[in-house]
Amino acid sequence: MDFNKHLDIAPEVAAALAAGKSVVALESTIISHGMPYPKNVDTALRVEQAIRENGAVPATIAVIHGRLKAGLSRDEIEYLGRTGRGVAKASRRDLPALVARGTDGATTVATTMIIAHMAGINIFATGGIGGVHRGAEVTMDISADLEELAQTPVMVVCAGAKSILDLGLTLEYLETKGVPVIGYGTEELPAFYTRRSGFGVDYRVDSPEELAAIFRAQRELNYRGGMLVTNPIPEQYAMDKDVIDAAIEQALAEANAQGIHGKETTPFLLAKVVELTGGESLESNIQLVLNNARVAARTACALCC
Ligand code: PSU
Ligand code: MN
Repeated sequence: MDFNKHLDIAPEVAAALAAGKSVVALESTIISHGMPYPKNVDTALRVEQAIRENGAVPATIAVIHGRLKAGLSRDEIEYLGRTGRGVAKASRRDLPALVARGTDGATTVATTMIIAHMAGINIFATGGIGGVHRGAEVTMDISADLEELAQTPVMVVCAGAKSILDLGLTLEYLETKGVPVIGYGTEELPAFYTRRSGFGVDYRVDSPEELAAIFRAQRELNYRGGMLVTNPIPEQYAMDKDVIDAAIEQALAEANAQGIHGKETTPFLLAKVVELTGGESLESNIQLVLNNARVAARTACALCC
C-alpha cells in the first residue's frame, strides 16, 4: 500500500488488507447519480452484502469532506444517497480541487480505480463504464475511465457499456491503449441492459480462477494498466433490445437538442434512459451490479489464495 495523507481506509478494510484477505472496491457515482433515493442506498448495501456472501470485504469508495475514502460506513452511504446529485461527480481531474477545498465527490470508475489502487485494492465491481461517445470524432468526448484502465493496475468487472456510447470505437480505444477486454462466459461484449452488442471481446473466460490468472500474469509482466471484465446481465433480467434502443435514441436526440455537453453528458443520458424505460431498467441495473459483485468477490478470493 502506498500511504497517502489524504486517504482514509476503513478499519475493516485495513484489517482485511493487512491479513491478505480479499477486498472488492465499489464506486459511488452509481449511488449519488445513478439511481433514485432510497433505492440507491438500499442497492449499495445489498451489493456490499453480496460481496461478503462471496467471501470478500467490500470497500465503497468516495470523497467525503475532502478525504479519499476506501470503505464507507452505513451513515456515509446514506449521506451520499440522500444528497444525490448534490454530490459532485468526481473524475480524475476533479480530485485535486475536492481535496484542497474539503468537499464531497461521488467517484466514477476512473477515480474509484485511483483510490482503490492507493489503498492496495486490485478488484473493483461496477455497473457500466464510460467510453467513447457517439460523435466523438467531432466532440472528442472520451471518458477518462478508458485512460485510467490504461494506466492503473485494477481489474474492473462491469456489464459492458450502454449503447449511449459508440461501442465499436470504445473497443478500438481500449485496444490502442493495451487494455485486455475479457468476456465472462461470453465471446461478445455485453451492452449493459442486454447480453449482446454484436462486438467481440478479446478473450472469453469461464471461471474466477482464470480471471485471477490473467490478472496475475499482467502484474508479473509489469504492465501498468488494468483489465476490463465484461459480465453479461443475467438472462432473466435482460431487457428487450428494441425498447432500450428506442430509449437511447430519444435520450441522444434530447441531449443534442438541449446542447448538453461535457461532464453532464453521461448523467443526462443515463437519467433520460431510466425516465423513459421506468422501473424495469432500474431493476435490471440493480441485478447486473449484484451479478458483477459476485464475480468480482470470487475473483478476489481466487487471487488471494
Ligand atoms: N455508464 C453507465 N453507468 C454509470 C456510469 C457510466 O452505464 O453509472 C458512470 C460511471 O461512474 C462512469 C461515469 O465512470 O459515469 C463516466 O462518466 P464520463 O462519461 O463523464 O466519464
Ligand atoms: Mn465526457
